[in-house]
Amino acid sequence: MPQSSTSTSRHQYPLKQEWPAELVQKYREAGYWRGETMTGFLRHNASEFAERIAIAGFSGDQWQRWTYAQLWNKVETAAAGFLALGLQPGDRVVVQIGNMPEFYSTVFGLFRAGLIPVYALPAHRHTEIVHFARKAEASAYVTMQQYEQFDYRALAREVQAQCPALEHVVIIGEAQEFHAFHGFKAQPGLLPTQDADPQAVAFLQISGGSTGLSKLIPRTHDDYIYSFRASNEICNITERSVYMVALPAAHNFPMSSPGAFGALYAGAAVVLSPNPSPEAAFPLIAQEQVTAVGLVPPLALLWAQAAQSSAYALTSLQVVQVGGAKLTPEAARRVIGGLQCQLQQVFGMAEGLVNYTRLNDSEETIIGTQGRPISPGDEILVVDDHGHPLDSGKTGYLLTRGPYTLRAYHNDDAANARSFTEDGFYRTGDVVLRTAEGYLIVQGRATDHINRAGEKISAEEIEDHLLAHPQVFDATVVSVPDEFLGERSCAFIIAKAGEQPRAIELKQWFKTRGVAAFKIPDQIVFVDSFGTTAVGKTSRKELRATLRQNLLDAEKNAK
Ligand code: OOB
Repeated sequence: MPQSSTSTSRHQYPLKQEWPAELVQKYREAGYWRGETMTGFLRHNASEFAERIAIAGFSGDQWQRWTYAQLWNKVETAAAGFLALGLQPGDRVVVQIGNMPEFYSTVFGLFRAGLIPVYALPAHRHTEIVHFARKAEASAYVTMQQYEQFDYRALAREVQAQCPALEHVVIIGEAQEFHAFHGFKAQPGLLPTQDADPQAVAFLQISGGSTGLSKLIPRTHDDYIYSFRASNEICNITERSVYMVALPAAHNFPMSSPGAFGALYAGAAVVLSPNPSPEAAFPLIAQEQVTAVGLVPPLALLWAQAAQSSAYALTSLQVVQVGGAKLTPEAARRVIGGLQCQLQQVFGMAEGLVNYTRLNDSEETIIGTQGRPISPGDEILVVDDHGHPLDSGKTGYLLTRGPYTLRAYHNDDAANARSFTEDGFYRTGDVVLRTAEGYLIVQGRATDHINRAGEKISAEEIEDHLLAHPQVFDATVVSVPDEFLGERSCAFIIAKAGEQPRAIELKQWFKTRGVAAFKIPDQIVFVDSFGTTAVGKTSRKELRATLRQNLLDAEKNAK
């Protein structure tokens, strides 16, 4: 068992991740960890690249372009504003902000103040936000007046009612009874004179949630900065690059692979697309001369198709990165053909490990593999059911340990006991084949989650919501291959005797429970029982596999 330092030291600041002393020494000597901090590099770039554009995006209806010097000013103002509320260094702050420039002035403002952001997605609703706030013992919540037609102040009220420890709510936009982010005043005297300990936790990222609710992933300054500094080199991000954030800014992929943080580290420009549709993104690519973007497979295919008839020139695009879910070789070919630029596959996880195909790899490798790890310090094991390492060319479970992969989830002993080996390898839950050259080909996964266009949904979490419905006797949720989403979710429902719930009501049920819309089952199948083949299944896992197979067989026969 790794030491679950995060649960024992949860009230102590700074939060740390426990790497054993010999690995700490190794990672420092190898130059992976250089003692940099999130605030340190941005302050440096604010003087080095003062007049260059750091961030461009819509703030409300207004297109904004902030230089590095302006960004840094806003960061210092935000930091002072947060501290003026009475927040103490080390306090956790849930951040739920869409693709707008304020995402970055907020999170860097929190770093500058010594506070710890917890990243939520705009799609999350009160069930998820309350869970993050409680798990992280957060004392503040920063969100927006409105985004994609949803009122986040109403959400903040619900969350605060359930979570009194969440003392402060800060709103970007019209704040009503809450604190106004744009009302924060610069007060240099309030700011810490020293930057954070580079080995301290900088923020808590959220896991895809393969079992139950999302877990919190502590990432340190040293480990995270290494991951995007090294990514910059692999992805050729330099001060001349223009990187587009099309996926949600809070997701690990557009944040750090190499993402907006990598771009800001390099002195490049970050362009925010308010949503990932071709209609929103293409004009911005042409206008800002975007050179790189990260997409999930269904979006990459949509972009490739839309590019054929688009009025906008996408010729500035040099690299399109695709990750978050499996890109099949055929889809990879379509993306290259449609977008007429270099494809890079990215197989990563918020927990750490990221693999890239290299820009100069052969076409066969770029199309047929999910890349190889960022770092020579990434230790990769592919093991069988008994945990025995397999040779290359064999398919097994992927375990990893390295200079930017977590050692323990935050405040979650049960997850830590399951998710790590005794010597600190993280069990990714992915099933892969490793080639003799060290490239990984993702074959599937060991855990029961649905990878819906890159959004990970835990079958267990959705079953729990369904079981809470008064008319539901039992529920099993499985993933089904889907032409557009890659995978969709299907719920098998046994109603209680005499009850006849309707699919629409069950879908509505998720809304009343305050759950992100992407988790609502795409398909609902009512059954009298889970079938004779399912009888005697001792685990949910077996049952899910059987029901999934039955459905696939039935669909095949219907064709
Ligand atoms: C990224 O991060 P998460 O935390 O949302 O999801 C991680 C999981 C992986 O364990 C794997 O199951 C799946 O998403 N995945 C892929 C994949 N990339 C991620 N499965 C097949 N092929 C791929 N290329 O999704 C993420 C984080 C950083 C960079 C890119 C993706």
